[in-house]
Amino acid sequence: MSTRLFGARIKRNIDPQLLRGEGSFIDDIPLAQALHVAFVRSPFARARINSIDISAAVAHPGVAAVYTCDNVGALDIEMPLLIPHSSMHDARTQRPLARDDVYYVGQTVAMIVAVDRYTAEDAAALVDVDYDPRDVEVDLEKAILDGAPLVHDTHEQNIAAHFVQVSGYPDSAIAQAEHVTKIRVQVDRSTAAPMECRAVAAQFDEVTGELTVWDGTQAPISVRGGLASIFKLDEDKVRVIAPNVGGGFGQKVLLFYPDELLVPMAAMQLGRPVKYIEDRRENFVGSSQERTQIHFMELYAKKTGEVIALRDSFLHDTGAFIPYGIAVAQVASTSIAGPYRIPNIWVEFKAIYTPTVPVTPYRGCGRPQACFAIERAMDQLADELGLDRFEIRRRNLIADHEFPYDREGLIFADGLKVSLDSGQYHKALAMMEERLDAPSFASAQAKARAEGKHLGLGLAFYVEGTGLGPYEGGHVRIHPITGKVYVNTGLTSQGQGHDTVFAQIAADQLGVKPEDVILVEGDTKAFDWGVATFASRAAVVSGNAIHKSAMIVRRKALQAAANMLEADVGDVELKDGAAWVKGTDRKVPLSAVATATNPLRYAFNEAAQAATQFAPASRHDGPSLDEGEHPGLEATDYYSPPCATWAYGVHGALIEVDPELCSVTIRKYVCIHDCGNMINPMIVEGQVMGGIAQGLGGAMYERIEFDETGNMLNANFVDFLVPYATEIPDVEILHLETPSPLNALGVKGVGEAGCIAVGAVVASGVEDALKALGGGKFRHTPITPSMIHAALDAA
Ligand code: MCN
Repeated sequence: MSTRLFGARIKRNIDPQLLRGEGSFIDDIPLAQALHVAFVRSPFARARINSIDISAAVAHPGVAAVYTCDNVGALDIEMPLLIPHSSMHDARTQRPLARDDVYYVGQTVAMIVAVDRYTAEDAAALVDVDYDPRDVEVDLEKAILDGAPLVHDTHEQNIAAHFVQVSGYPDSAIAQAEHVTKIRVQVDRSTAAPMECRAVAAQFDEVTGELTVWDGTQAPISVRGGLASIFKLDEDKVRVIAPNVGGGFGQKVLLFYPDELLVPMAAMQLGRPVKYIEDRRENFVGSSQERTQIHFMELYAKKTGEVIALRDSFLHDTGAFIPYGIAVAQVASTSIAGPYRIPNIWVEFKAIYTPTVPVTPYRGCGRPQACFAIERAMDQLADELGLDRFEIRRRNLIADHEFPYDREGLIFADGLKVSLDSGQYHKALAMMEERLDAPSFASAQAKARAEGKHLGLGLAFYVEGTGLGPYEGGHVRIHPITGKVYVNTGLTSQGQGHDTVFAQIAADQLGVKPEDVILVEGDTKAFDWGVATFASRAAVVSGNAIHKSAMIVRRKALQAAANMLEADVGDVELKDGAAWVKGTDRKVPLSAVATATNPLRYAFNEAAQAATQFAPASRHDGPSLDEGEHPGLEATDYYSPPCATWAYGVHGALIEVDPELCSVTIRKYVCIHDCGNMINPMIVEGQVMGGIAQGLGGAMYERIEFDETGNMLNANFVDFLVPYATEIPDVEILHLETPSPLNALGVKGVGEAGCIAVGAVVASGVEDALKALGGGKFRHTPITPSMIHAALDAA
């Protein structure tokens, strides 16, 4: 493979359009005569519905339809369980519109369709629902106790799943341990807060029988399959388009949110386009969230600090329903030993129903919690053994020669083995030591203290299984007239810059400029097979599929051009949009090669004729196509990873805490990460930076608050704090590139990496800064000023 464009810092080609406000998001799609949707949502976390009176809403002028569970026909079902697992019994998923009971504040109870949103909202206020509220318990540790109010009466306890995984022989290793460290850590609930809330619009063409759905989803092909199956439509008659999408971060891949089914249904029934644009409050109370976990971890070590066994038991808050099965908790449990050579692991979790918004993966998906647990435990082990925080890690990190390092017995969320495929963990740690000038930090800290400043050094390592299967595909086609390259995939981008990186991969193979490659994604008419954008998988899975397809097209182009140029195929090269006989000025444009099998097309291809004297079918005495030969220059191929490929990194920070204001200032933040070969380092840095910003939110600001009745107290951006640019420090990002041996491009994913270690770094730094004041332990994020105040007060 040429390395001309792969690895180049090429600017994201979609940005000028987005920055000028010329993007096309769902609310920008012009739909004549569209009707608009508003939902009636439950004001109670748990209640019995005695009756729903829609008569006033139906009579309201401008209302086209009012739906409840009684008139949605085939949609009065519990939605599919996406990832079943044997650790669950009777897993509960949500109905599009509640029947008999509601399970969280914000659950959809009725849907109004009206001439405009204002009318729909007014009519929604007229729906009279008679509720019988019930007791609830939103506290995770209390929800699991005997006698706690149940979320689902079908269960004896609020336990949705209980799963234990074992690697090695933890019991015998524990018996040999010389030291044990025990720690309880907690991470609180947050939300993805995408810039564009969720949205869906649908239109049904009664003449062709075609349903078109515009959905701000991360999974258009999967949505299409689901819609076709639920509405019993031919898949070819359902087209799902994800246009520009303003951030997803996992929240936009639930499959299905109620609106994603109800809006298409209404469009088909009412014969008019229907549109639903979620507002910010609805995004808080109705779209999935993640993070709450409480871990009880024990590290069993030798006196020298080598950890020989790990036990972790954790509670995972799954909210009121569990549509993704145990995916989040399973990812946490299989990432629990981080980058460390811990041969014996016992890890158990219980997924707990709480009467709150359902939980599905949010950027990081269980990894920030696992990282927080193991890294805080490592810090504590170091403190207890009197070792430096770098040293404890050095003694436990997996060495380069140990890769691939299998965690035998652990099964990842994709059902495949946990095998850390490659890395240079020790090098990363050494680089961090150097960047933070760690050896002289103790004296810098003492000097700062003498000046009344409290400085701490925060450190955390992370690993991330990325690039999950099952597979993705890519179709590469050289346009027969323009010579431009069209690349189609089944994925879709919410801001990751796929247009640019996939162009780099294809352009390298075909000798064209990246700006001459046009990516078509997020449209089921353009590519038919695939799954979704999640699990930092696009670079690995779609990237390698596109690479494979482009190589086929390249081989085909070289052979066809060699025939046209009457040259040996080994003497032909692709560059500047043409095939050349090496070292000569003899060339044939790719558009001409693409039309070579079709004389009529060639006759119309003026550009090709002007540029070449070669007649298209000149090589054939018989049929134009040989047996097995396909016309044009195009190919489709797929890539299916054997298992996850493991990216990793280490973050470090110098953190100042002001004990008067209880405020935290990050003086220096360094991220050293490795996502294998980088396709575009500039995009990788953007991804890492965005992840760190989101991680800082979780570390210091963001917590979804519920009162004891299950009402969300901060469903807005005044009370739920996301960090602004003013809160984000400068970040020094350094790259290591250890190729993954699992795929031809040697890439690993990076989309989630940035956010994983931040909570652990901040906690570690704050704890270190306040050590001299007896400031206690920080094992709970977000770390708020009041938490610091309480710690100092207690001291
Ligand atoms: N990349 C690269 N070289 C690599 C790895 C990746 O150049 N070795 C590039 C990729 O080609 C892609 C980007 O970096 O353009 C991220 O790639 P990847 O890690 O494959 O992640 P995905 O494209 O599959 O995106 C999903 C990932 C996830 S799971 C979440 S959550 C997330 C994230 O991406 N949501 C995002 N980043 C986001 N960024 C934006 N702006 N918006 C979101 O919603």
